[in-house]
Amino acid sequence: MPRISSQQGKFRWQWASGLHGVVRQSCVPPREYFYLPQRATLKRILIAAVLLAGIGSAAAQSPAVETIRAPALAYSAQPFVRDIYFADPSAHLFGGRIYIYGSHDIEGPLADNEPGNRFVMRDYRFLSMDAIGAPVTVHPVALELKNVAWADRQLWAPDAAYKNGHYYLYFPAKDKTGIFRIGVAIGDQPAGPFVPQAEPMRSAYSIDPAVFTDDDGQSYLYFGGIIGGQLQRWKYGHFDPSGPTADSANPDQPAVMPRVAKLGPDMLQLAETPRDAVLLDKKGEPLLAGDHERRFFEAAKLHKYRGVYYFTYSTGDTHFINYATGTSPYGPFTYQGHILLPVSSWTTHQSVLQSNGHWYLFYHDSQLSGRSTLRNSKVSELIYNSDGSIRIIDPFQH
Ligand code: FUB
Repeated sequence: MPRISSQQGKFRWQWASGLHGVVRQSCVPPREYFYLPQRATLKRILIAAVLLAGIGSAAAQSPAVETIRAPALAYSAQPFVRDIYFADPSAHLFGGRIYIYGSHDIEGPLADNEPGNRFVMRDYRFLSMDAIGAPVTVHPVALELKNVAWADRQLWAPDAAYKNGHYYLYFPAKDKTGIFRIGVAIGDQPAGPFVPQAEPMRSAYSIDPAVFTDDDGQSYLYFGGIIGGQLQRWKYGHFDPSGPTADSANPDQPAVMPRVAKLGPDMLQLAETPRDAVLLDKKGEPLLAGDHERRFFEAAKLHKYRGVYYFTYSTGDTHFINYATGTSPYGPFTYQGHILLPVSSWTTHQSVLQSNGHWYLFYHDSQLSGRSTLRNSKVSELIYNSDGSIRIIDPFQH
């Protein structure tokens, strides 16, 4: 029997004879939005394969179908609600109540004909609660795809902001030509209903819009997601239909970076041309496209802790939530580490909120459905160390 250890997205196996090897989790699911078995399951699969073959072979472990096996370990947190599927949680405090904006997952096709096509959401419904642990309200439909004149399909991860007596909902959707755009809808109540603008925002694009409002009242929009989110096709500020479908052909080049721009005073358009929110390593060099455990994939979010800007994001195909810190909302942000280890879902997506003196990480997995396109959201406490670093959250109890 080999001894198997796992750490930071890698499995190391070693026979008593000394024969050993390392398998990266990122070797296992080669396609976007295929399910990656959670680590304990992967470990069991690896043990079985090594026992059969006598040597390790990462290729043999790749799951052929999108099925989530029963986890060997208990979940660290439980879903907020069980009567709808709700993903990509972005939590805000409005009027002293916690509102969670997210994607309303529904059944879609089982196979992708292009990356991410199985995520077919058609409306938004949001959650709210007085405090963490209090009863959760599932609000009625806040916005429907059929009422967004410019949008054709796929209402993906949204976010919201409050200004001048109105609530603003920012959401991505594919337009009639199949290009992801970002729209804005306005409401008088935090959970909607929201009335969409007739056109998408002029110079925001791709997916996963997220708003951060700084202490001086200035709001910033962060956005972008590679592969299915198409960000790699916006290299020169316009959509390149013949651009790459993968993030970069050259793993030694700087990775595609998320975008940031100030929002205008009406909150409906950007006040400036979006710029890269650059992610650097600790030597001050941009993270590289081939650095899949650290580079940006999607779910750009910003929050502030003790005067420092914390940029959090998903690494997509390696399934981490990471964070990087900086001294400006524009960045650059220096990579610091993981916040959340891989969950039982291909996608992983987060937000950070302070409530009643505690900090929390909101995230999703596929605990209830066993399908990567039918996700549920949950929360775990987020702990800062005295030096401002964040303790890694494990979605499973060990
Ligand atoms: O929910 C659809 C997409 O999956 C989101 O926009 C991404 O962040 C990922 O969670």
